[in-house]
Amino acid sequence: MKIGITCYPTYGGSGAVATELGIALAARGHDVHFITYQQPFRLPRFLPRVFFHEVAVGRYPLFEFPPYDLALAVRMHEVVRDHGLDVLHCHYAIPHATSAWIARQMLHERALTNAAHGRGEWAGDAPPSDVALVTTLHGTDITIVGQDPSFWAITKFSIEKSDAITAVSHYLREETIRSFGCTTCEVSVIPNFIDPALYDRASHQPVFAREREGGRRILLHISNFRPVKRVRDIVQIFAKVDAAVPSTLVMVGDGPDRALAEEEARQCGVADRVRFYGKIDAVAPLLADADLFLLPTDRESFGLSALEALASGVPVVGAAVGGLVEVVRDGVTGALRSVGDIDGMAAAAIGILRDPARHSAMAAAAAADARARFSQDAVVAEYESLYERTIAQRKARRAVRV
Ligand code: GMT
Repeated sequence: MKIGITCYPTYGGSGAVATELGIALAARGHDVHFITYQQPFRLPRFLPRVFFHEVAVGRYPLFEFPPYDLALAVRMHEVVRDHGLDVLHCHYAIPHATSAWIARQMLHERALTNAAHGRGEWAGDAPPSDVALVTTLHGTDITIVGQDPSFWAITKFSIEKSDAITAVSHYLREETIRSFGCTTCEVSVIPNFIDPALYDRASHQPVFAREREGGRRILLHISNFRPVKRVRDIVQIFAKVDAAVPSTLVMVGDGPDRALAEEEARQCGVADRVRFYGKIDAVAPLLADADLFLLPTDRESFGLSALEALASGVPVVGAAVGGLVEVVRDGVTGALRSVGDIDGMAAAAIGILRDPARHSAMAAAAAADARARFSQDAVVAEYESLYERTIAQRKARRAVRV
């Protein structure tokens, strides 16, 4: 198949999932075309069968808000037309699914105009007069952004115009149906996934020798430091854990609330035990040398970073919210408490760290469970068969109309 993928290329779970999916699809023999405004952060510079098409947004003094969604639609239309794509897969509904729908309308108009003038529209063998649209909902496109009155109607429209919709958890599927009342659309659940070989703890060298000095344990958090991540809670939980079990908190990523986390570390008197390493693309070696992962988030449709931690044999302590409860098995692969229950999460973390046998059992269960339920091969095969079904259904429907 020839597959176009659009995602947010910046540091975040949806871009990571979209990129890993594209790389895995190319390894299975498909041509994969990324259409984004910059190289996705997890995409290597060169891979066979992987292409990158940058979306350039024209600037003009009149534009206080340059219309990225239109520039994206134009680029999608060009790439589908020039490379004969079979499917456009949009990650995060806004504005990607809307732009994809516009791009497809442009293809249809072009085909009609050419037919009216008796011209073949395409010199190659496969006239690209149509393309299947698949949209993957990742989280805040449904739970926050899509619910904003200025975006609700276009989000609903774009979801309903997609040929196939996937959500990364059952929680997100239910939220989508509840919030948008999509009675005509089916939402399939296809979860985030991990490459078991990449997150094999034994295959990485220790990286936190300095942070472990004096027998300290390593607590890790990775995110884009947005308000939903509750970075103050992370630091407060850490401060309580550190008082009972000497530890270092490693904070990976960056974003609007980083300064809040730094301030909280100063206020809690733990600033010298909290390390901010900024955005690191390859997190597997860091996870492989961690003891616990913290995710006391406000909402989470899945929690890719938690899954990557589990796969690396790192128990997760976090909030019992959204799709995170589908990923972390409370009491087996980690501990989940109510949002804001800092004492509860700290107590759970201390309990795990103080009991080496329990920690080892949880670590082993975490690595095994992540592999059993979220391995790359099985999940990528689900996307592949979804594309095949969707393309076939679309062709059949259009053939009936002709
Ligand atoms: O929806 C978002 O907040 C953005 C997105 C991202 O790009 O990081 O995160 C979401 O998508 C991830 C990949 O599917 C999920 O693992 C995250 O749980 C989800 N974030 C939230 O729901 C807050």
